[in-house]
Amino acid sequence: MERYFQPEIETASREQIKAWQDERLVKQVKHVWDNVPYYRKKMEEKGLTPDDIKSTDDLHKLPFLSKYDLREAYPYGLLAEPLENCVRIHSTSGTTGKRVVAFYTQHDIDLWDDCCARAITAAGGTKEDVCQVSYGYGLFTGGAGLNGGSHKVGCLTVPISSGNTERQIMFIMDLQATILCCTPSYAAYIGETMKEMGLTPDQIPLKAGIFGAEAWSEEMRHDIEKTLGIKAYDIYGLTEISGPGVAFECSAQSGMHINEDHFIAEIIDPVTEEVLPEGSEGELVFTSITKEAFPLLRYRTRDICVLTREKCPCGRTHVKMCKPRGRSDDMLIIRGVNVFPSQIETVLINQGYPANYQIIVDRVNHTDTLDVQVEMTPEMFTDNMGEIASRQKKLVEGLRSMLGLTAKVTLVAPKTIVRSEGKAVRVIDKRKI
Ligand code: DLL
Repeated sequence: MERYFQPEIETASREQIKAWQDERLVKQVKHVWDNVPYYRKKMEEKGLTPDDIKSTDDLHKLPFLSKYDLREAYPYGLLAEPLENCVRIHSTSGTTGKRVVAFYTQHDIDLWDDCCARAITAAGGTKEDVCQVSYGYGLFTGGAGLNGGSHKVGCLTVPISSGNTERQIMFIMDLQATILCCTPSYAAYIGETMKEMGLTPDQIPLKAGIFGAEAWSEEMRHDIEKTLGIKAYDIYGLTEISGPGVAFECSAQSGMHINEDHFIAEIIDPVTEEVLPEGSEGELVFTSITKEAFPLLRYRTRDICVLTREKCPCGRTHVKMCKPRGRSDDMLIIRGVNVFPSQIETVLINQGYPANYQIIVDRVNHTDTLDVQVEMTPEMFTDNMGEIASRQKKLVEGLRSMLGLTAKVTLVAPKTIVRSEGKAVRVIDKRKI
């Protein structure tokens, strides 16, 4: 039997959902107009006032927001509540040290926790469960979001954060954890390690996993399900719109229901910005209609996907999104961490290397690897292995502090990296997802 966390909302009629969206959008536009001069200016530039937005049918009139706006308005420019009403921030890693900072009131956190609780319940979670949250805690939204949802459901929450795989496994076994929340690549790594330890799926107490924050394939889902003996559910979200739980998978495991009582989703053509009809592939755009502190209207996610309103056997009525099929920009997601090639370039250049480098991303045993090949200048070139090793070490450290990730760095001789006559190919992404 399908379980819901908020059945009256999750299975509401389409008319009811539209009525909530209409009412909340009108209220939200007014809230933003009154409190966010940055957005008010954008509306004025389009000749709009709140009176022009009477329902979701008028949504298309509103201007878009993009990551560019978030950077320009950093840190407080899009805040819609006095700071004293805010209780927390979260943040994503940014390209040039400027991060996206999202703000939350207590009410915002409460609603976000509800969204994550819906996801955990859809994965079969109840208060009887032990939920191990192995997403990173801190500025990243993964840990805090699933932690809040797990509390709401009433699970015994294990806030272990990511890393220290042996300890992860010890807690899963000793506390008899039944639900695991982490990135799919980390789940695969945990599974791999358990297998090497001789644990068979029937010895592992887990029954479900809630995996997201990065792209993962159906093949990867099957592998993880087989190794851990669980059902693996996808979960989607982004810091700007709250964090995990913007959309989540149900027992049908065929796309993620978007929490439409909180977020209005649109699909647009990323080039013309035209709104596309249901079923078309395009860029996903969200409007948050219940957020108080950081309400983004028509935010361009750069994630490419398809929406469908086909009836779902789980009984939920909210629109479903497919797994994002890629991004409309150059951002890489490596082990759940956002990485821009320009960040890597900055580290290299700061340490005196020319901009001749190649980034090779692969997935080995379901874990992302990041190899950076860096050309030395003729002046640096040497056959002194000790000197090369120490240079490589310094680059690894620089990259770790910029990205929060460990990369493998290889210094190569001058002129080894192929020059391009057109756009340089900096990134070779060998992952098949
Ligand atoms: O990744 C929030 C999150 C945490 C989602 C935990 C799910 C679980 P950001 O770090 O801001 O937030 O990155 C957001 O990650 O625009 C997508 O490109 C990508 N992404 C998130 N979930 C998925 C998913 C969190 N299930 C960016 N499948 C988004 C594919 C995903 N990509």
